Amino acid sequence: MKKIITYGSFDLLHYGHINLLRRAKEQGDYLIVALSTDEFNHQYKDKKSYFSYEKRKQLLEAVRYVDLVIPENSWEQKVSDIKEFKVDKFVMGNDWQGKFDYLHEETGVEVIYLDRTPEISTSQIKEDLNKQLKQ
Ligand code: C2G
Repeated sequence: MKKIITYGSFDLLHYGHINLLRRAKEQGDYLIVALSTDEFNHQYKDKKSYFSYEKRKQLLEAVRYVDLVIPENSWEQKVSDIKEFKVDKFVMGNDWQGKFDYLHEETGVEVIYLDRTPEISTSQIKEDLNKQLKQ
């Protein structure tokens, strides 16, 4: 069984995230999503999610491509996650191009960057909604 892992906040889940999850799952048979906790978002990504971790987890678990959701509490956990779950492929959107190549050296995992879906992002959604509210 080919196991894939990917990481993210997945706040205000949108079709860009779904495109990523679908293509990540196409890389194998079992997709693990390491979901940024609220604390991790706040402390290390300077992000405040609209939805709490529990709500974002609930949404992801309803996505047909996702097999398991685990918490992402730190930048450093990727190596131990990959070893613990015997992951074959590490997949991220290409806004992270090159940032995680070290994982191949450290664990042998295949590192794959997939094109982001253009024109949609969580911050874009928030911006558009703010504009609409001001009209
Ligand atoms: N994504 C995408 N297309 C978009 C928006 C996002 O392909 N239009 C991808 C991102 O490239 C990422 C995943 O969807 O692979 C999740 O996006 P975010 O929640 O924004 O992830 P991020 O905050 O970058 O967290 O340790 C890694 C971090 O947790 C990644």
